[in-house]
Amino acid sequence: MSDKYRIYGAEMSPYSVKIRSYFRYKSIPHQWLQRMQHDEDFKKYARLPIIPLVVTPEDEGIQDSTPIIEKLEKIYPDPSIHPEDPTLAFLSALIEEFGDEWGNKLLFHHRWYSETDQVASAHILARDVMPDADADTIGGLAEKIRNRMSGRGAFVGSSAETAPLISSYFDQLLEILEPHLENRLYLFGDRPAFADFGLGLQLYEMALDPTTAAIIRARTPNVLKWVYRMTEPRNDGPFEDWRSLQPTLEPLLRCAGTYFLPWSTANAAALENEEENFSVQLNGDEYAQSPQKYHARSLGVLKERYAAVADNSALEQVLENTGCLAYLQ
Ligand SMILES: N[C@@H](CCC(=O)N[C@@H](CS)C(=O)NCC(=O)O)C(=O)O
Repeated sequence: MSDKYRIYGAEMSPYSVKIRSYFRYKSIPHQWLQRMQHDEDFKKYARLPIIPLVVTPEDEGIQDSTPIIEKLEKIYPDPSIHPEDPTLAFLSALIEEFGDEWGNKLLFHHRWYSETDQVASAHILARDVMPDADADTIGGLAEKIRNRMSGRGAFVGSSAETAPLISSYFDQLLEILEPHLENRLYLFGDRPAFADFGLGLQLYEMALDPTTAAIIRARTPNVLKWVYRMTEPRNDGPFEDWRSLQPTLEPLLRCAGTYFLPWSTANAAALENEEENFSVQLNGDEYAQSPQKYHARSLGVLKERYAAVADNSALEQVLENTGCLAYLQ
């Protein structure tokens, strides 16, 4: 037993750095441990072979970044990451889910698609696992990582056919976020919300990978500042209200209603029907991939979250206006 939480993770894992940012925001005493360098401990506590793994001071292992945050939020409620207004609290949870699932597709595709990104990412990952190894050892490990990961793009729908579409989703997301972050520090005001942890840290990873970093750094300085801010987030002011957020936040919700929610809904239906592949029209373009298991579960959780607050006409109106409502009922 230790008096600190332990986070087993990796610098290149968006969900791991998301959790680390949350611990930093709440000033929760913790220790950051590179998962591969603590394999025995990791296996002792992890139920699933995924990171991050958090081990509590009571020696309990917990996984999956969204429930980890929800559990800790009950123990460390101040400052809350949920706006008091239930409409904003749900929208923040929706964007958190959008970040975790859709943001990750944008990250994973670009990280492992082009040769430059594959080679750079594999070397950085190898160096994270073996910081003191010589260049030959790193080169050998990087080659293995590259072979393994470059074959895995299909898991998130990355293919020659979807590549231009996924890149256009990335470009559109940046164009939406840049003006929203012009005059505020975080997505819902001057303190971080659940949404910032889900989306901000996926984009932080993209701000480190060659192709996406070049685009973010060249085109969207407000996004770049925000993602770095999200590595050490602070409570620098209140959450805003919907009126002040609406002009530039609505496009982000519309993006979720145009791409992420129809895709996630089609994915869940394909899993239910045991289809090997599915295709869905996203804003007039056909997008095809094989279904992803995990997403159906998290879409279900989001719908349950909506069902619990569905008697809220202000929220219903926002979701209707942004094309999200039909996918949540
Ligand atoms: N939904 C999970 C996703 C975690 C996840 O996919 N982690 C990746 C790394 S970013 C992982 O561990 N993949 C398996 C592997 O690397 O072997 C969460 O939010 O924590």
